[in-house]
Amino acid sequence: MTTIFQERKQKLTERYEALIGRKNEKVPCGNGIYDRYQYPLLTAEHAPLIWRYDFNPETNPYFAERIGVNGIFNPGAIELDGKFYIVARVEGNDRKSFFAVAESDSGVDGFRFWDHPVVLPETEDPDINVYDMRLVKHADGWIYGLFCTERKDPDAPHGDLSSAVAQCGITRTKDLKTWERLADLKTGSAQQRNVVLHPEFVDGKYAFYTRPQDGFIDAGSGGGIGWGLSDTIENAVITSETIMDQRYYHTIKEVKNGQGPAPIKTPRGWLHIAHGVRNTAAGLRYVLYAFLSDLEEPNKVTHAPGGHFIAPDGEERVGDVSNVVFCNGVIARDNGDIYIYYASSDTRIHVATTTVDQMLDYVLNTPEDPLRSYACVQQRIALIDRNLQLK
Ligand code: M1P
Repeated sequence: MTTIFQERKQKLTERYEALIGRKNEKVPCGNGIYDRYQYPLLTAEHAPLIWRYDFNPETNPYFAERIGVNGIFNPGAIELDGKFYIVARVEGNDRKSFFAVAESDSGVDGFRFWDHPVVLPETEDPDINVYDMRLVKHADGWIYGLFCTERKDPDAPHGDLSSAVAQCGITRTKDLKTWERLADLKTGSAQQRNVVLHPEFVDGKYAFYTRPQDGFIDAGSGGGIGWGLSDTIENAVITSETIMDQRYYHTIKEVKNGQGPAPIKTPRGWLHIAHGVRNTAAGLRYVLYAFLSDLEEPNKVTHAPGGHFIAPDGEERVGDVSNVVFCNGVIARDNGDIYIYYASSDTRIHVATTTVDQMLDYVLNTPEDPLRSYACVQQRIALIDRNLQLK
């Protein structure tokens, strides 16, 4: 006689394997800049069953879920020996996030998690929550993972159990299996999130994109994406932080912005993907934008297309934190293909594919935000008039 345990285990295993094996298709007729795909790459349902269920019929007769997974999002990404790896933010039902590696041969489907999540060593001041790892193959030979480490605000008034302090944690690895923890980045800012290591040395130093902010949520006087250098990575300290990509009134990045993954080196400059946040009556709206910076001076923005590059679309609009797309992982292959790994609404992971040529075409030929409605109309009329001549 089949037990409930056997029946459920078999059904759930079959369903899981079907999900992992599902082929992903390009959504037809993209915008010429990138292609979206039909299915998310990773969702809470992609968490292996051995992470969630107790496989012992003696202790789990109903094959019930024991330690649930709430969401899988905001992934770092890297290509190693021709394989695609995602280091995902996995959030348990208990709200704590951790990192886990999933691998795929195609980069657009078939992502399967390794059996064990990443064991990230703690510092003397243990992290309460860790998330949003940016993976960088650095010129020094290490693969670095910079992530947000969050701890309770020691100065929070009695009874305030929400105030937190965010800072940049640093870890490094050679194989994504063994991770060495370094000291957290030190800067003059009360809080830091979205810190990213530049892949090359600049003036012989480690270079960081930062996001100084006054409060845990609010950027406050933190004016945008920052930039700073450190002599060492083992005890990284930024003494001078300057803003390289500032926020602007009534734009997609009026409230805050943050560097996405490490920028991609192209013949025309460093290609950046970042997120911008604006306010709405329904809460904050997160979109992605792109810009180019100078090859010699990566903190000097040379081309800044106006508006968003990827915005939440369809089912991407809804999730635990709705109206959000967020990107901290990209893979640029030697053949010029680019895989942009982004998450929607703090819930699931998607991919968009493009090429270096398409992205350069986008950043070099898309006009800047003229910042006023009248000027936007002039900009559009100029396009229309040029097109009318060509019709
Ligand atoms: O909830 C949306 C995002 O909010 C934060 O990003 P930022 O610091 O730019 O506001 C992060 O917590 C991020 O993980 C999250 O996706």
